[in-house]
Amino acid sequence: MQKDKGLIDSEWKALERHWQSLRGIRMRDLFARDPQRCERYSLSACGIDLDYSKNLIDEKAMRLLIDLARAAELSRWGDRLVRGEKVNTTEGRAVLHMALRNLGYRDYRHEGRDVMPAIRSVLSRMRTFSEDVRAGRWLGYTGQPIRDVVNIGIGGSSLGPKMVCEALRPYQRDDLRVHFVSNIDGAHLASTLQHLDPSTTLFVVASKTFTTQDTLTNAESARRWLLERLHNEEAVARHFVAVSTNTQAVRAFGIDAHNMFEFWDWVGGRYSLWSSIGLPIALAVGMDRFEELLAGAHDMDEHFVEAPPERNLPIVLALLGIWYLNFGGCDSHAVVPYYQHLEHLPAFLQQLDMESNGKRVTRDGRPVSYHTGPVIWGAVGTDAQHSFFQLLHQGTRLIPVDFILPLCSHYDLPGHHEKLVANCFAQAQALMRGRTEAEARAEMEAVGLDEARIRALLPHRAFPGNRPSNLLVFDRLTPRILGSLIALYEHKVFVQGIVWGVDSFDQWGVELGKQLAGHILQDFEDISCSPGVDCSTASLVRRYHLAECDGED
Ligand code: G6Q
Repeated sequence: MQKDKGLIDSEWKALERHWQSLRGIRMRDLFARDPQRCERYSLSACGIDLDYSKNLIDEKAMRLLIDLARAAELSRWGDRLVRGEKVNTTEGRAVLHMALRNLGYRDYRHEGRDVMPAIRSVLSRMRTFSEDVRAGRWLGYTGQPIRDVVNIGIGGSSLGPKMVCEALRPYQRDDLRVHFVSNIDGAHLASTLQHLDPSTTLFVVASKTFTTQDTLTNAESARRWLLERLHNEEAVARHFVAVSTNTQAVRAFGIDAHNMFEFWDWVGGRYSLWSSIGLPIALAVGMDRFEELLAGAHDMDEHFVEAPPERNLPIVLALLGIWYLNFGGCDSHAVVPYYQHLEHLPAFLQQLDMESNGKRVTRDGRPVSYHTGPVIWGAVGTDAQHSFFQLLHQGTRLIPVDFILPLCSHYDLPGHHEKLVANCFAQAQALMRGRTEAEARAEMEAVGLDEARIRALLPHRAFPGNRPSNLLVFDRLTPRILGSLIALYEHKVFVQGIVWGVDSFDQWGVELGKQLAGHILQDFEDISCSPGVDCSTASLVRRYHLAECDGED
């Protein structure tokens, strides 16, 4: 029954009709009519509370959405995932990131083999190494302890650990700083190394394939920087470790296999922070806390696998996203964490979601006739309130928002946190309520504006509200809660991919970019481009050759 669209027509059509039938509803009225609405549309799991009452939904909408998920055979696909089947069909790979945080000892197998012994062995090596570095037992070439760790990696080999390290900043020590260099733009590496001392710096070269141009270029420059200062090849072994699935390429780069932390091709890049790609996290906050992060993700895995769809956080979030994207015509989705240390979360989720579900054909290669992955974007509150929130409140597009808020702060500056929380709640409320003409008029009358001015201003100052949002709250952003939060979004993306019938685990678009950059680089050798190159690219290559880069600023 997985048809043409990858979806079941009757469920789809019922949802289209239902969206139309709800077009006139106003959330204000729904709240006024139903004092239980918040309770009815709230869920809790793994220490995270989701209030999704401020959405353009009723019970029928949720029921129809769940029917859609069932019709897309969500539970069968979930089983296939857990059983280690090759659900990444275009790459012929299993998708077993849940095994990496499998503290409950579920049975995870790859091609019939238990994957847990290898996972535990790498975790144990990560523990030994990170404890040695943190305790000052791992010494640099000149005999000094490590003070700065530089992770060199990009995409999935950077965004996850970078986001987590920043999110867990309150758990970090001042005497061991972790930096992330991803961009091939020399500005990134040069400005990072500018203030570092090679004798106390450790580089973690993180690349699943160990072939990524950006990472290898940065790693080679980092090695040159080190050797120009420490003057001995032997220093490399004390200052470089690698995280990869490609032992041969790591060796060819000059990093000893003893200094390599392995992971496996059944871990997708954007799902890899739970593997040895998380080494910078272990270095930053310690292995115990890294394992708490894994435990939190495992909590959410268990919830996802066990809870019925209507009580299942990832499924409910996924279905709400589908509701707005496919039936409400909303093509973007904003993520606004009210926590400064979650500043990299929107970028992480952007990759997770847009790389996973930015697909135009179904698993069996047929073009889809509906939209898939939304544009994910966002920034931290309260900053975001003073930039793009105007468009959320009064722009012409309907953009659902996820607000993410810790209720307790790690910092005790008087007055700050309660104002942060009040702002977050107020924004969600304002998006939902808007301001009626009567309210706007009353405000203007109260400050003594005359009737002509009131009439002129009314269309600007009154606005309909009815803009949806989810509120995700928890007590404090601990490693465990963060693990659950990330896994929540991973499963949300999985559920949406299943409903849309796409392969959420490949990324051929990314691969094409990698390939073409290599070709263009070859064209730089010669002013006349390879035959068949379009005239725009050829002209840009010529312009590049003519650029005057040697002059003064
Ligand atoms: C993630 C993608 C992509 C990848 C980077 C880095 O799912 O595949 O973002 O992580 O291109 O690749 P390497 O880790 O192989 O260097």
